[in-house]
Amino acid sequence: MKVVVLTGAGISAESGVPTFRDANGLWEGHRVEDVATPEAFEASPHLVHRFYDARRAALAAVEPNPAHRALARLESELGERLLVVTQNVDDLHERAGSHRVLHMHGQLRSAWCLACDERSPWQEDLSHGPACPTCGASALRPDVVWFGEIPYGMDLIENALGDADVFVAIGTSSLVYPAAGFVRLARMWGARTVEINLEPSAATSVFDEARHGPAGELVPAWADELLGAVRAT
Ligand code: BV8
Repeated sequence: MKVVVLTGAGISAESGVPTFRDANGLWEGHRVEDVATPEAFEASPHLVHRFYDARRAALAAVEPNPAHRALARLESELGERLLVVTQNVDDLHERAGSHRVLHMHGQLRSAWCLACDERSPWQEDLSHGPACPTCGASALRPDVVWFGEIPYGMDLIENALGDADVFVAIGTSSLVYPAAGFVRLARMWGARTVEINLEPSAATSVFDEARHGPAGELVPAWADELLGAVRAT
């Protein structure tokens, strides 16, 4: 039984990380889609750094919730048969104990040097133009995938979707591509598809099954059921 889990902002909502739909998708009055772009970084790097510095700093005040921990438990049983693909740039999956996590949209706690192309673990602000730990240049940008940029790990993700017996999407509105298209690929390649979300999403009708409610309650129950099925085979 091979399982691919796609997570979105909704899995971290109960930990206190605002979703993109919260605040009507606005940050300080800016549409997120307008701040999270290479064009915005070109035009006003300080504004964009402030956006990511604020979210990076906020990570210190949040903890994983039962949904993150249930996926870590699942990994401890399924091992290589489970892959978590997350759209989230927070590190709550890893802090819950998950190792097989692919951040397709990057991570807040990583900085990318535009001078030497190296990526470095990063905890602090970037707006003051700190030096790259590798080359010393002051050319660091947040290591996140902005709108119009190619997501990370697409080949690995498509291979995993091709092998999956089960595909589950947790806490995503299914509005941002290519992630929102994964359910169709998984179905096309024969996987059973399940949506776990607080409310119906833009792709609910595409899934074989939809469970609507808080991830903190539904994901542990779903994980226990899946482990029961795995142990029975
Ligand atoms: C690309 C990182 C080419 C930065 C992000 C096709 C059609 C239309 C448009 C496009 C298309 N293809 C490409 C586009 C353009 C664009 C796009 O999709 N635009 C949208 C706005 C229409 N896509 C791109 O630009 C992508 N790049 O396409 O390159 C390419 C493609 C394929 C292969 C090669 C090349 C790059 C997109 C990545 C942008 N970066 N994040 C940052 O974080 O600042 S996207 C960002 O927004 C997140 O990572 C995430 O992906 C998205 C937000 O969505 P969700 O995570 O789902 O969050 P949301 O708030 O929307 O929903 C939360 C859900 O949780 C809700 O449904 C809610 O009900 C639920 N919920 C709330 N609480 C709970 C809960 N559920 C359970 N329990 C709870 N307690």
